[in-house]
Amino acid sequence: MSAFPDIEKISFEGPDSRNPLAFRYYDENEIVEGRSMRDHLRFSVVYWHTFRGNGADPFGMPTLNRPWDDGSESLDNAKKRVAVAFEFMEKLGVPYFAFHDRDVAPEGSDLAESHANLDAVVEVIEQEMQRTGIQLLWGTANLFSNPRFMHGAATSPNAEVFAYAASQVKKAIETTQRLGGVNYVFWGGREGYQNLYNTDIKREMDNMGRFLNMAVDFAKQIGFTGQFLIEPKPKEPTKHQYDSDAAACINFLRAYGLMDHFKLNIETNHATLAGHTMMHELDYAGAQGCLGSIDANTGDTLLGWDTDQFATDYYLTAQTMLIILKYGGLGSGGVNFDAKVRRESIDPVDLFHSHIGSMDAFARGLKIAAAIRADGAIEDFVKTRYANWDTGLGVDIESGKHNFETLEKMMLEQGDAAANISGRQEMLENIFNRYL
Ligand code: XLS
Ligand code: NI
Ligand code: NI
Repeated sequence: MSAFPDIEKISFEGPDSRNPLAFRYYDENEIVEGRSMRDHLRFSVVYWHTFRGNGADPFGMPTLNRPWDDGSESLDNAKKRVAVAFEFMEKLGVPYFAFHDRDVAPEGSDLAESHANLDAVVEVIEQEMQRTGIQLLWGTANLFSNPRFMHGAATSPNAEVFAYAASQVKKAIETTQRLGGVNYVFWGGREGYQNLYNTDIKREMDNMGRFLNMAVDFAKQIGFTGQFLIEPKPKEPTKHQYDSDAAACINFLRAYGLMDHFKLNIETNHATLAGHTMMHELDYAGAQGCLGSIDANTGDTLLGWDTDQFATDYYLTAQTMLIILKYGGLGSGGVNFDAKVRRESIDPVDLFHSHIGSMDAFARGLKIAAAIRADGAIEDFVKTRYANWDTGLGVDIESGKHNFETLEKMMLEQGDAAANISGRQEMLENIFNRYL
């Protein structure tokens, strides 16, 4: 039985289409910079918001109409949901999806039962993946909903919670491997603190480093070849999350010897909460060789929280794609819609409108970014801006031929540095706008 009987497979109709259930920019076969849009964008639907979100918020009860879901935590309901999820993703035409262990299967009365529930639902997922060809972008473990994780998981003061979390992640990595997942994500759900009077930061960070090293060892042991990703977020649910932004994560990875095994999954709304732009987070990660994947969403500038809205702003998507192209693409990563429909958007069809709109916005952003790169004016400007590092003194400094004494000697003889040139910010912003 179909959950979306009135909706056909969404097709590309071009920019002039007035059909709200068609793509205007996302033509999966269109070639941009020598690669299809499908391969550039590698769109992914998330199980948690899209199939487990019910519209509840801290002030009110569920609102969303989901006729296929009886609202129970039964295995039967969980299995039925899988069929709906794959019908949705097939009609939308996305190549990937992502999930937490507890999104797809109910938690049991003990760990063994939780493992068994997961296995039972994963069997259905496996069949649906085979039927549709849809692949797993990443798996992850929910180490934050259950009360046992109230003080954190790998950073819990309770060693048995650390052990439980390790067992859950072990199973989630095995499950991701079973489904051929190309990445595995660690978002530090409650890895942080609410209050420093009760917190031993050093111990918690060391334990988190130990936990992730155990994950690396386990992946090696079972031959899991997917890319490990850390997802930065500065706050929510804790007041301070240890993985607060790209720079903090990279420092953590270096400190605990994990740089060769991890990249970052950068989420737009998390960048905003950290007081950065998405462009900043992507460029910072890329510059350190850590750009892995993105969680595509957006916040609301008037609401200071992780509202996880679907991104439709061309500036945002164009800037995002510009940086992704700059670093040669997302590799095994993708554009993962960690986004949810508003609680007032109650119909199943709203799931289509939200994803279609954001897929189009990213397709358009990709084309804008490619046009800006083809123009070359911004890139050329940056080259020229640093040109004096490519000759004479710049080369000598960069190749280690100078020290403070030699530099002082030179400046004492010369008296002052050469004059600066304009940064031309406004001109560059105007060039960007030419392609919007
Ligand atoms: C929460 C995170 C979460 C991760 C997966 O804010 O974005 O959804 O992506 O655990
Ligand atoms: Ni996310
Ligand atoms: Ni988030």
